[in-house]
Amino acid sequence: WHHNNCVGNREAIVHLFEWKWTDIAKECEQFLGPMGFCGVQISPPNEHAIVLSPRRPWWESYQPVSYKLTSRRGSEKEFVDMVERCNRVNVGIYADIVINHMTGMGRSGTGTAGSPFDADAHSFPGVPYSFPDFNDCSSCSGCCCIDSWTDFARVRNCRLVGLIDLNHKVTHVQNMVSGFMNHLIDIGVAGFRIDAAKHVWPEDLEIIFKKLNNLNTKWFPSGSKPLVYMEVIDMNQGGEIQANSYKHLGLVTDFRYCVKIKDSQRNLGGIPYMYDAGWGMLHPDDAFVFVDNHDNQRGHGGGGNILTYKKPYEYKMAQAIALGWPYGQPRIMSSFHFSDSEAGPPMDENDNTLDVTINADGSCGNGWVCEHRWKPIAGMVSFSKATSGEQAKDFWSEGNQAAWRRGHKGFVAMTNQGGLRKTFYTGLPSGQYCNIIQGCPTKLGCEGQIVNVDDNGNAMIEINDSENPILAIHIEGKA
Ligand code: LAG
Ligand code: CA
Repeated sequence: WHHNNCVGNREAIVHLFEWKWTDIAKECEQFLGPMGFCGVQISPPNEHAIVLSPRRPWWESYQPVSYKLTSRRGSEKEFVDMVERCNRVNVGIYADIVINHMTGMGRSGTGTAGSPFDADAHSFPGVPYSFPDFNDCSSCSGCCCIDSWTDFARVRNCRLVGLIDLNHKVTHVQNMVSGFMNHLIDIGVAGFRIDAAKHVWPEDLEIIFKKLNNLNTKWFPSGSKPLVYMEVIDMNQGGEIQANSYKHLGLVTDFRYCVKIKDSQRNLGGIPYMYDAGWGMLHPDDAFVFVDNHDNQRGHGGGGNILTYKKPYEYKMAQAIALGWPYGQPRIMSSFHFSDSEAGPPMDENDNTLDVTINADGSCGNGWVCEHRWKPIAGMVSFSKATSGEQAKDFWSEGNQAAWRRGHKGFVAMTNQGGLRKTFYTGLPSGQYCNIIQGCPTKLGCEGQIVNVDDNGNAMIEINDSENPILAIHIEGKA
């Protein structure tokens, strides 16, 4: 459950937060496949509550009503078409699945696939789930909500922000959840993000994972297991549940990395020292890492002092470090613009999510940010593919500038203090390379700066773009 199932040397997974399946299918074909992305994390694919107050917030998708594949983002037919078209261009689909709980208490009505539900009655006939499938929260206080973060039983058995909590010790629940996951596997997904994994007992997750099918052999080598990466927000010391207690089951999100990557961007000399085991970080081989995610970019789960698209200079540099310095399994956030932290995706007057439109310059319209299409970020995705598996060598830093190479496959330099002009050993074979931060190789040479590597592997490295003070070249990006 640790293997990322990327095709070839692809590495980067992009979270196309709240995108519709029809838009994701197109993006795989037009951009993600050709640029060397490994996969897409999709927003939850199953039926969820429709929240009208506030008006259709993004978080309604985290209140499941059933495991039918009709959500705000599309129908099952559209889902199947997306998985097929993405796999065909070597881009895997990683489904965000919400299995810890169903809707918030007090909610009832009809979900996005038309199933009735009534949370207070513990009634979800679309699955079906009923009273015995939920945790008896008599040991939890008041609303049965989680009221202690150091009592592990309460973190796992009480209600996370009032969401009624499934009991994964019940065989029926294990079967419904694994059945849902197997349905997605059989359609052709490559793996899963397990939402709120911290709130499920690891031994119960293990029972569920052991019931999973191998991946669909139409797309994956026979015997392949789905990747699972579990969301465990572990930021505090002091007796709380540790990310490390889930690593035997798959990759685990490392929220401390968000803090470290921000520090590294501010102080480039610190890049090699990002991994801090003593602080409770996961070993890089177990870590699922990101500069920001859909929660912490807006001050929800584990939120706070982190970099987002709202600080483009810092963000692009942090993303270049994340993709250029080998560390964990990287995920890139792709957002919609927001000022209200509850607001849902761009939508029309009937609450339908707007299409992602693509402008002539390759950026996105209709309120979509598309960080993954920003040239420096997309360029570094191609870098991560070209240099996959190569260790970082010859790390150099002086003041607030840094450079390193990735074996004989790639070289990166960046500066936080004006320009940089210096000769480096790049490790690359002699030739002309494009600074992929400024764009791709073209028929005429490069979209941006050209770097000449001599017979000894040395090159004069010059950075004078104050908006994107980064230079990256790699073996697959020759002029
Ligand atoms: C997650 N990871 O563990 C998600 O990444 C995170 O986005 C989810 O919370 C959370 N777990 C539960 O799946 C989000 C919002 C919450 C929202 C919740 C359910 O961050 O704010 O809670 O989804 O929709 C909302 C209201 C709460 C209310 C609750 C229950 O904001 O005020 O108590 O619903 O009705
Ligand atoms: Ca739970």
